[in-house]
Amino acid sequence: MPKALITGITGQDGAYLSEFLLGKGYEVVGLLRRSASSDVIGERLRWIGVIDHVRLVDGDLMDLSSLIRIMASEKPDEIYNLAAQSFVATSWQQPILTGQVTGMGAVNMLEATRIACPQARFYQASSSEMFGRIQAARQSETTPFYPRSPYAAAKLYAHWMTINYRESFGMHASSGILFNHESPLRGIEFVTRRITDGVARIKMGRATHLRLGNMSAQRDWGHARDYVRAMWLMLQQNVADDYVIATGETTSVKDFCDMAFTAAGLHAADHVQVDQALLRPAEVDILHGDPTKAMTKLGWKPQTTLSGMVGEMLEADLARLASNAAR
Ligand code: NDP
Ligand code: GDR
Repeated sequence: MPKALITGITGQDGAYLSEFLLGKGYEVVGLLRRSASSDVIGERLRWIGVIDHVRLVDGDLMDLSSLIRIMASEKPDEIYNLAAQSFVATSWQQPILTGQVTGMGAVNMLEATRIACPQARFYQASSSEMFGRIQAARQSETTPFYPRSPYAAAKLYAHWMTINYRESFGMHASSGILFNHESPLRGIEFVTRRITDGVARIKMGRATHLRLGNMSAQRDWGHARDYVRAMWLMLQQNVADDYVIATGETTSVKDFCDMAFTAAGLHAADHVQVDQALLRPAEVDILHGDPTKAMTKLGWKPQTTLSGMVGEMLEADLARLASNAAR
């Protein structure tokens, strides 16, 4: 039975990747950082139904010795480094922590792998945010980067270090340059979930308005379930490489919002307020991915439509609210 180690297992992608790998017959081990709220920390793993099928081990991306110890004792075949301070807006408030966890944390993982299990295949969660102020209308693996936030700069460092370890030490280390991907398990602070949760609250009479920031930003939004499959496919290749994972469609926040309100039988114009406090110091105006390489070399293709995903997220938020389980 192959063994996978996932950092960031308690996050959105960690839950979907666990479900996917368990379905493939993997033993799944997850890195869990210590928390005083351990009763709620596995909420996503519980929601998706895998909490009793994964094994959680104590460690932190900031603590190299814990990572080396885990690598040495677990000897995983595949390592998925998903852990990060992943919220772009917070990265201006906590640039140093973001650099440490999102940037240096990845290097800690690469080092622990090199020291304790160098044969393992390594996946780094890179990001379309690295394209930032875009240098080409459609972004592919060859598009130059222009990071626009402390988060993006930290991810770019981790991205180049992954390539560096591949080229310097011959490690099977791949980077997935993933564009935004969402799901009912998306953190409530990200715009898509903020919208579907807000729409559900308005629909159920618990709120009247939804405050949002920049409505004209455009993103290439896919479903997390499709994107974790791409991560796995990358590690099944004989040669490690970097891949853009995207749908190839771009949509504005305003249009996403309209879709969600319409799906609930409501009108966005009656409920949405723009809040200047939610604008960012520097914005990534538009992202539009070109996933040709992943489609050709990995045989990967997204299976979920945007409207299907909006409907799924809205249904899940309505159900959460109905059961009073909403945060
Ligand atoms: P989440 O924010 O949902 O999850 C982040 C995970 O990282 C959580 O499990 C969190 O643990 C963990 N973590 C944070 N700090 C540490 C630390 N010091 N030590 C150990 N674990 C830590 O992110 P997503 O699932 O959405 O994304 C997964 C990865 O992919 C991230 O690296 C993100 O930056 C990247 N990415 C995401 C995209 C997206 O659209 N979702 C697109 C491109 C890249 P805890 O639960 O304890 O907080
Ligand atoms: P992003 O996702 O920054 O692209 O990073 P987010 O959903 O936070 O923002 C997307 C766009 O929506 C605009 N926006 C708002 N954003 C939030 N969060 N809240 C609002 O109320 C709001 N109103 C408008 C933002 O300004 C932005 O333009 C995500 C994360 O998952 C990263 O970890 C990942 O690397 C990238 O996607 C790809």
